[in-house]
Amino acid sequence: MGVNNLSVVLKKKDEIVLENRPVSEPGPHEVLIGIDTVGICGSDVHYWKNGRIGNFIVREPMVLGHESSGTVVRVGSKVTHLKPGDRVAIEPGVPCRMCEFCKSGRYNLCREVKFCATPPVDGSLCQYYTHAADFCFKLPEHVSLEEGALLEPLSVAVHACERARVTAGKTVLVTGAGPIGLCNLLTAKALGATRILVTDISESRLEVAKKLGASHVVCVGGKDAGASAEEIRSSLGAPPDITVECSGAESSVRLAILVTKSGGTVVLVGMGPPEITLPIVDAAIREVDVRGVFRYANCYPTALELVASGRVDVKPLITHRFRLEEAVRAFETARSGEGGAIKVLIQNK
Ligand code: NAD
Ligand code: 572
Ligand code: ZN
Repeated sequence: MGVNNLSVVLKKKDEIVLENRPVSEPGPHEVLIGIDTVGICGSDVHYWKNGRIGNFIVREPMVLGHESSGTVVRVGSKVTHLKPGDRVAIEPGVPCRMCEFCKSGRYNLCREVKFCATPPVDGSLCQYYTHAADFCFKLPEHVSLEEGALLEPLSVAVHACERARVTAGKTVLVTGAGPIGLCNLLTAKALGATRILVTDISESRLEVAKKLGASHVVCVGGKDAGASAEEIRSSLGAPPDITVECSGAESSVRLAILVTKSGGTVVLVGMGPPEITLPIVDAAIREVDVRGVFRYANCYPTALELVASGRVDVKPLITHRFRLEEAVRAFETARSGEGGAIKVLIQNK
């Protein structure tokens, strides 16, 4: 198909350009997808502004984007479950399929995973993208391609709520009301959590959390952990059974441990500084389980079911839409949060 594939390329820190790249032919087990919608994730913005996240360093130009959906254009010779014209959500991380983690179903822990827009792997913010067919999920007619792109952050939340064992009747604290915290709010609610308190340091983000169904919100800006914990307990009338930490802020991780009920669970979704000081003895003596969360495994089908069934509505997270040619403006919007930006989409039109 030649070099006819406009792509959003991070050349190096601070430099995003639009570049025509070749269209790659699908291998036997792959599909070629005409990309429709790509959500901008905080990690795309972080690579753009910092050139790295931890040990993942942008050393070569890299196509951005990992929250994508599109329409199948061509299928490899061995693909049977998809056909040209099918609309799909793309799960962006393809693992090795061989290691003990892959074989046991925890493929998110695979050391050899190729994850879109995690250096050195190119992402899917382009016009045509080739991907493993079994990591593409056909969307029912009534699920839009925008919703398909949002299945990526929703899958992070599905995995987090599974790790936290959120079930009917639980009281849940979600710390941080960015796209990930809000997806966790929606998922916890769909799983039957009855009381969900959301914290943030931004009043406007807490307004969104309220609109999306948080039963309580607490603005923690400028408060110490003791004061925030007391406000959370008195709002809920009891400590939360479960805390889903979605900010990465050290003070918030500390608060998560301190405020969670004895015998409860804290899951760490937010990624902040690699080393922080925590009240770990408090966690130990009150048997508060602290569990990690790394992306997701086998969560796309659940995320899709939640959306298709109407139990989760991700559409209110979408605040901005841009065309591929306006990618730099889209990234500026996502970075600054101007206009109350939550989820900024880039679309091929
Ligand atoms: P975001 O930056 O949009 O949201 C973070 C929110 O936390 C913001 O609204 C911010 O105001 C709020 N915040 C800051 N300090 C706070 C505090 N002390 N208490 C409460 N809230 C506070 O980011 P996002 O896209 O929603 O992602 C959230 C986090 O999840 C990021 O750290 C991201 O790297 C991480 N993440 C982790 C995984 C994983 O696999 N573990 C996957 C996706 C995202
Ligand atoms: O949607 C996947 C995703 N994962 C994020 C952040 C945003 N989006 N994570 C936080 C950063 N880590 S990482 O291990 N890394 C850069 C590979 O530090 C991955 C998970
Ligand atoms: Zn992401």
